[in-house]
Amino acid sequence: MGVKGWAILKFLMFQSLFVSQSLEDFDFFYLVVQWPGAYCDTKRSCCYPTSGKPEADFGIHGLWPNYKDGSWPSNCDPDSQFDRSQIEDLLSSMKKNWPTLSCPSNEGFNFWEHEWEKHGTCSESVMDQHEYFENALKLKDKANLLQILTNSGINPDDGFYDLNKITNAIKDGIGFTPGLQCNKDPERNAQLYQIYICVDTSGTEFIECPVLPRGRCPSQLQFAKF
Ligand code: U2P
Repeated sequence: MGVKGWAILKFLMFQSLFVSQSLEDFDFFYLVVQWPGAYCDTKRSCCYPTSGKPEADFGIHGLWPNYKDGSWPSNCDPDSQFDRSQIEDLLSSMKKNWPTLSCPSNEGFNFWEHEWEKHGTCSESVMDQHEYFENALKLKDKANLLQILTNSGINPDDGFYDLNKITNAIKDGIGFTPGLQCNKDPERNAQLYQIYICVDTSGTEFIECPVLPRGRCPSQLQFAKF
């Protein structure tokens, strides 16, 4: 190979190094879903969206880029503002599957804007705004968590369930161990609040979690009614 050939090869090697570094500036995603019953029965205020009381189902909290050491990037691109016109075709699914519960009652755009600006902007190297929301919706659908739990006799009926039983039901259902997060109801009972499922950097496939979130769940926890 001549001098020119080497120069081209070096350039290409340098370029591929640069491209592979800038492609994925995080290690995996958490898909985080929340149980509305556990959001709403805590002392935090809860307001149903303007479209009405959400279904008794897990709702998406967010799709969060994360690092293997448990830390995460946030608010990565102030120039990339949330643009509702980009998700018009997803709106009915967003309202159903990603309902806001914060007060005052609203349509949900504030919640989605917050999630995009805090988390979505950190995965822009992999997906654009439409893909970010679409991927989260598809993942929630694919996980089908409430069905998995009810099929195992774990129902949102204010009953107490074994932490391992919940974890194993989900592990059997999706093939990977989830992270569970609890909060406390007004009687100070620990209850299932959020489920974390790990997703590869393409935002489409479930994976084993590189690190599980600290979930504060005891061995017996309540699954609140909603
Ligand atoms: O746990 C409190 C809030 O911190 C943000 N969080 C937590 C864990 C994690 O892995 N990544 C992350 O971003 C969440 O912030 P939010 O998106 O709600 O603003 C979480 O609610």
